[in-house]
Amino acid sequence: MAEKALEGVRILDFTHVQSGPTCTQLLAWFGADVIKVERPGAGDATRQQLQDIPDVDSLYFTMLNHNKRSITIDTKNPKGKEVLWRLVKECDVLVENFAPGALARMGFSWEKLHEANPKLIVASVKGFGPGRYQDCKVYENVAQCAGGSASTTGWRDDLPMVTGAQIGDSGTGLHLALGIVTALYHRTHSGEGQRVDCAMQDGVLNLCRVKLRDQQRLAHGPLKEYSQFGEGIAFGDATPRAGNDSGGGQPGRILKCKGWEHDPNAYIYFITQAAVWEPICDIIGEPGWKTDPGYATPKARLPHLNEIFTRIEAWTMKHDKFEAMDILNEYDIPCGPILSMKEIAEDESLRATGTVVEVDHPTRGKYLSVGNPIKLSNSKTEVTRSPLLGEHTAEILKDVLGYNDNEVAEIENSGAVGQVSKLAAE
Ligand code: CAO
Repeated sequence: MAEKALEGVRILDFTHVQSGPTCTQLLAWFGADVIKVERPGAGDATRQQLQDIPDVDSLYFTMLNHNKRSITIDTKNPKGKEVLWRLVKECDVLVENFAPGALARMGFSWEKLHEANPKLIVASVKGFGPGRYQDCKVYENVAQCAGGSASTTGWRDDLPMVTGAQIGDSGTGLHLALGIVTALYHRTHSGEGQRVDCAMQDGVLNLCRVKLRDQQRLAHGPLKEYSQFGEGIAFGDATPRAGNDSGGGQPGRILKCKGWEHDPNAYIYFITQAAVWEPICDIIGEPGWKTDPGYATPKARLPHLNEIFTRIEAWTMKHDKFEAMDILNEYDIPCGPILSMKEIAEDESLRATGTVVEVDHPTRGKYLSVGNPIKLSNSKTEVTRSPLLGEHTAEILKDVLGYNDNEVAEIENSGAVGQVSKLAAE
């Protein structure tokens, strides 16, 4: 196996919950040595959140912390601080997503870190960038609401809606990971570390770019691809919620398939791409729409989208979603089945590519996880289980920092690293 892409990069991982851990997990998958620092006795709060098995690290934690090592250090204990400063000097990147100001309150301000190790890259996730909310603590849905996602998701006449995709946390983790590798690349010729800051609001807004596009288009008339236009409902002064309308130039909707009455996922996403309009007309039994001036061009179709999709749905309802896929794919009609998590978990292709992986864990047993969705041909990802709390404390003290057995015992007795878990010590 070739060397991993980030082999030799050492990350001091001060992250917790979801946004930061997704970032450092990606770096670990690419081969970085990720040393996760956790509070003695407690660790990352997610270890104990949403637990499905008593006293076993939750899936929330295990699925976000693969391929990392865990060291417990009390960052407020003087000996703990001494160990941390040694680690700061040994690492290439420090990643954190504490509440605003917490890292500096611990004594690790950017200025001090930069002075101690000028090559260190310091990467942070916060809820907001500088401005009126800069001091706020933020979780996923707050970022979705403040980043423009909630106001543009859901149905026009209903509440703003959050989405199941964790665009605030995992989305920002992805942005941060790109910032870190960019800074690492820059360091190869500048020789200097720098700060990488990602605000969750900004990350969500970046993913809602098309909605800010529509906001500006509104000044020049109604958004004709929105169902609202076909329904004759006037637009207000802000991008509206658009249900399941496609956000692009090719109109699309979610349509019922056979079995929808009892299966909540018997639906297909159907896109009326202009290039395949003629086969669509033939398949749904409306060959006249190929030449009828009211339907023949994309522009002419815009006021009739509801009628068109109702007609297409009359066809999709005669087929289950997989049958419909088979028929439509023969004509290159872009469509997709609504897959349940159960179907995804059982999908053989996703297993074959390592996007869905089975992992073994000493206290939990086997569980499924999402592997690395980014595939590098010369740096294949092998997903290994998340660490137990403090599992690698002694190993890191000795191998990374060069402490001898007596010094490790002294650090342990000082209370700086807490008790290592019984299983971890075995
Ligand atoms: N040893 C000793 N103390 C430690 C420690 C350790 N190893 N690790 C953390 N702490 C302390 C911190 O120093 C902080 O103490 P002070 O408040 O006295 O400075 C304290 O633990 C709590 O840290 P926190 O404020 O970050 O944690 P919280 O649970 O109160 O808030 C969160 C969690 C996520 C809301 C907040 O960290 C945050 O806003 N982060 C930035 C945005 C973010 O990433 N949100 C996404 C989270 S996933 O949905």
